Amino acid sequence: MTLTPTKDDKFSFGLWTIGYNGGDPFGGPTRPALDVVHGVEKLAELGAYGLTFHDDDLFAFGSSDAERQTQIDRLKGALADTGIVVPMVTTNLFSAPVFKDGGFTSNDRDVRRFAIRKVMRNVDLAAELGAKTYVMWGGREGAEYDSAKDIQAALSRYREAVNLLGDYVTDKGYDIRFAIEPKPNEPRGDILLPTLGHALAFIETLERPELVGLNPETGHEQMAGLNFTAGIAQALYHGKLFHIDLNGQRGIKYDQDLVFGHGDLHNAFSLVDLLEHGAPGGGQAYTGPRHFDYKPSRTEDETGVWDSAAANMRTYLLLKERAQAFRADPEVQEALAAAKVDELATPTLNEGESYDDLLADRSAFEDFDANAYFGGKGFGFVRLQQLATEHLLGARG
Ligand code: ASC
Ligand code: MN
Ligand code: MN
Ligand code: MN
Repeated sequence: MTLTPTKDDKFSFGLWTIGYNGGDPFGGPTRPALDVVHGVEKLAELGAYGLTFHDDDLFAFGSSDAERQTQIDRLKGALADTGIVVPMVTTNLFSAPVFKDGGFTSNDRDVRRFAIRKVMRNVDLAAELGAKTYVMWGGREGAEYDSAKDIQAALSRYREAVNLLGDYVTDKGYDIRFAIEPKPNEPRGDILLPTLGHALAFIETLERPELVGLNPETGHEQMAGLNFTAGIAQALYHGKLFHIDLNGQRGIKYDQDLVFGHGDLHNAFSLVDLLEHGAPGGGQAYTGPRHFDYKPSRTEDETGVWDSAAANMRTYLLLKERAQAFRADPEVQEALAAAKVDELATPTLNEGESYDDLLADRSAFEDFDANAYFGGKGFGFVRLQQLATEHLLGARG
């Protein structure tokens, strides 16, 4: 298998990722601004297939209509020249001072109306560029102080905004679905819809739940101490993995946005295995863009930016190759069988069996010797994990 990315791998990058200039809360930029045309050309050169952006990444907040259109036209020219596509677009409802208490859920009603209009305008642009997914990361939708935010009212306003946007794309006939991106905190002390589980529950309260899914980010779930692969599996189970933000994070701390794999590498391995192969029990795989939402560290110069962009894709492909070797290894297959991983896909009751039948089955309870059955016998999960580790380290085939 080749480790050179091609458009078939569907790797995409946020304009804000390669364009990150190194500014952080403690220091200013360490790199000059990136021009969008140069960014698209470099991504094409490196083998990516897609570019994503927030409105304000492409044209600064407050741009005149003419300035905005100039940037859109420059982007379109670069897309036409390179074949790069725009699979996803999103809105910046977090940088401008007006959004300091949120967009859809600001306590200030005028801000909420402005936020929805800002999204509608950019949804039109997304549709024009052929994007199929519209991400909603509500970074400022939250609070620092419990008495400052009526959380139930805020969720009602969130729902109102998403319902309205669902009506809008439906009435316009746009082929666009929304993907909510959860994050537990930062920049707010606490953010609404902090994990993918919270977001899944919220989606079911919407008027058009079928139009709304998830855009989970590796580091965001890991900031909450959660297992990203397990969360992605649940998102797939609900048919809600509309998009994904891949990156690296080392533990429960600030949002590091490291290169994919430069965090919990074991979890990155199991994630790529899941995305590429689906679950052993026949659960779905993921066919959408492999989107990187990382930040080239502020220690790097422009060469480091492109090296880090390439590193995301190469690490993904290396993990894909390792996951294929893991699945093909006869000893792994034997260990999976011994661990009964496949047996979990067998329904617990026989077809047509009722609880009366189960009650009548003496072998299930009265004659089941629970102590003898499991007295000395283990599942061998550790052996299986060690086999995964050895494949990950390149120590086996
Ligand atoms: C997004 C997204 C994030 C944030 C962040 C902005 O749209 O997916 O995680 O914005 O990258 O800095
Ligand atoms: Mn992040
Ligand atoms: Mn993200
Ligand atoms: Mn982010």
